[in-house]
Amino acid sequence: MAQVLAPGSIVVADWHRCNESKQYFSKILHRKRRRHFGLLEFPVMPPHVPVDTIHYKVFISGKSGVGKTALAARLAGLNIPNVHYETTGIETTVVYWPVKLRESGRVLFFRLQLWDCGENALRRFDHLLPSCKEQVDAVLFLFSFTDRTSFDDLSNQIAKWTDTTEDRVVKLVVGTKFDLFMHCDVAERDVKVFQKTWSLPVLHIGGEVSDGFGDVAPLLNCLTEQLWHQDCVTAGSANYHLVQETV
Ligand SMILES: Nc1nc2c(ncn2[C@@H]2O[C@H](COP(=O)(O)OP(=O)(O)O)[C@@H](O)[C@H]2O)c(=O)[nH]1
Ligand SMILES: [Mg+2]
Repeated sequence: MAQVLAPGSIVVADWHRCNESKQYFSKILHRKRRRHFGLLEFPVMPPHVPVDTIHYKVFISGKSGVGKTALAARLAGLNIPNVHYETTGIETTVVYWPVKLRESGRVLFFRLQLWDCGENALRRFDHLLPSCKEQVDAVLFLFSFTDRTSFDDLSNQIAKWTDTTEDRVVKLVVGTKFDLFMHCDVAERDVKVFQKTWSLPVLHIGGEVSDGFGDVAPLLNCLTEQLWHQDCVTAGSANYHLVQETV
């Protein structure tokens, strides 16, 4: 089972608050708000600041109404829809997130393509899940703090992603609607027990979308950290196999 990395062990935590990060974060802003990136758009740095961009596909999993579409919007800095309507098919959203690696001091742009698919559509059309799963790098398993059944169903959700071919997929659990604490249906100690049992990072999110990066930075840093770690593990084992073959 995957180990849980301590936050900030690979990427600099709270880097968005440092002065030196401003030139990178300004590229994902437009008039002080998050810039919306279409499929072919990307942040452009001046020529003397070369930055590599690495691409990942991230699937958002969870039952209807749990907050998948709202999470995708929040991570991209867009307004959250107030009224719930079931997402009719697959919607993708592109999020860029600059990260500084602790050890080397290297800066990278992560390009996260978020895949959000309505649960009813997934059930009705068999071809949707395979295309969501194809070459996926990470899955965010959502539960809502206001809906106990969504929390109890997490193990079923995760079990669907644990066959051998999906070993290398990064898995994160996200509790939504954390702001609605008056209606909270999931106790903190249950979340802790879950985290210990599954050895998966569990994050929470909720409330109004803020202008800054504060509400999304913990999640995006955790996700990018896990993705980078997974890549290093994969590259390490690939090198290991190469050495084995040439001996
Ligand atoms: N208060 C609050 N409402 C949320 C949050 N996330 C989602 N919602 C609301 O919950 C409803 C369902 O969210 P949506 O993202 O459409 O669910 P989906 O079916 O999983 O895509 C919408 O009315 C959202 O406004 C949150 O973090 N806090
Ligand atoms: Mg939706």
